[in-house]
Amino acid sequence: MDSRFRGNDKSMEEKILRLFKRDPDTHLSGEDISSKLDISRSALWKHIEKLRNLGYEFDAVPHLGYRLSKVPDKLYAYEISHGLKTDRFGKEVVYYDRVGSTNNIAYDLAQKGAKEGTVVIAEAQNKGRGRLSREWVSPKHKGIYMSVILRPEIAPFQASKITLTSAVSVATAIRDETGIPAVIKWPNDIFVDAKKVSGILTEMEAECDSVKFLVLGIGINCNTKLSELPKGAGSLLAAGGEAVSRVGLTRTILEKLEQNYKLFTKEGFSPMITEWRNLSTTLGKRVRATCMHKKIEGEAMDIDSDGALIVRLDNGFRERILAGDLTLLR
Ligand code: BT5
Repeated sequence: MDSRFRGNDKSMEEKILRLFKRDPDTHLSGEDISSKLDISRSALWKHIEKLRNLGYEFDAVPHLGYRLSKVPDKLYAYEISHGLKTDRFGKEVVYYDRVGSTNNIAYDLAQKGAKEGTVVIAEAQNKGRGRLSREWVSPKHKGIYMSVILRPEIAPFQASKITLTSAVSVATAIRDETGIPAVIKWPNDIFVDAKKVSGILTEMEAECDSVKFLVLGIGINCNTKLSELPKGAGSLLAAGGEAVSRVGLTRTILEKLEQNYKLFTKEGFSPMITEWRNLSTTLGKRVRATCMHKKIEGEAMDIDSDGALIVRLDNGFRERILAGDLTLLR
């Protein structure tokens, strides 16, 4: 873990960055910064050196001072948390250069009592996971691999509603941040141009009738080349033709997610169903669904108040699927 950057504005590096970001076009003199932060000039240089090692660049103009000229393309906790328009989500961010799976780390933190809204984020994963232990390919510095800890007061069977709420949040955030028309394939995939650019993995610890916590794992292919991804996968770079700000998108996702989660907690699932329908690429299509060992084929009609997909079979009967894999046929 990069403990220098917890995202809570506590370290001296974070205080220095805050000063530079407050006046992005102004040069600040070493003297000014030292006196504002009440540290010596030599201590200040040590912190600036630390920031340079993290990839921040400063240009220096004699008699004028220093200006922050480049922020690195890293998902540092400070970059995500600072000025984020949320109450809780992303206020505590734990950043890693490389992990096995962010979901595993978030799960451990949640078991130790981490607060709702805590985020674990990494530049790369060695053992990124999809559902049913499938692999999630996570190339370094290209995507967003993050897990958010939630503590909803719901029964375990309602967890799929949170997955759908998250899919709405991710698709909307991609649209707002990049203009790319992302759509949702039931239950947990975000597609662009018929290719999967994002997947969501919801895991939880629960008792019979209540969820203790839930870990929402979100993987997004942002600036990933198609050659680095499995067949059928897409990326925002490939779809939009230009690099995406991973920090910007992460922040927008956390803001949308908190808004929608609050709405869900207050008003229930129905406002989300409407949004989900508007963003769906599934409804009205012929689909093949695999649920456990059962396979069915038919037309995807709707989702119900539990987030289950309603499929009309060729014999006219309707089947309700709460979880499973879906292939869009036409
Ligand atoms: C998912 O599973 O789509 C959920 C993916 C969740 C990943 C996040 S990253 C942060 C957090 N930490 C983790 O360890 N996981 C979460 P599923 O619906 O089972 O889809 C998995 C399938 O998608 C694989 O079997 C591949 O076919 C395909 N796939 C693998 N990597 C991909 C990628 N980067 N982009 C698109 N498709 C991929």
